[in-house]
Amino acid sequence: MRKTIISIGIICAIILVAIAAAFQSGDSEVIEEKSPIVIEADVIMPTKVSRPGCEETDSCYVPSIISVKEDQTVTWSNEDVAFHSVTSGIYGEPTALFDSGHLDPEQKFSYTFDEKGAFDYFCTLHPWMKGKVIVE
Ligand SMILES: [Cu+2]
Repeated sequence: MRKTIISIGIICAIILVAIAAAFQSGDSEVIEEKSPIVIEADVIMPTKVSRPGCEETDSCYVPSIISVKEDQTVTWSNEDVAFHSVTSGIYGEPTALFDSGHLDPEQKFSYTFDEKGAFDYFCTLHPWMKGKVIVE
């Protein structure tokens, strides 16, 4: 009789340990949270490009040259603390293709390229800031 009670006790203990293990493994599962929608920028205007110097390392727009496919949208993000623009053409000779106007810090600008070619762009406020989009 005593042996039977001890046996039942051991079996119960094993079951409890198994249940505890099952609960623990459940707790350790990674709960997937829905992340907010983030528009990723293709080209970044980094900090300090409002002063000359970035043109020496081709880093006024990063990357300064980007290749995309026809009908692809390019998004620029102003990550500087100063205003900048993304204006098609070259300084002093803008073209009518696109112009972001003055972009506030943290502001983004997007343009969809629907024809093939190489498109220069620049910043109307900082003549040394130059970039190019190649549409293939
Ligand atoms: Cu600028």
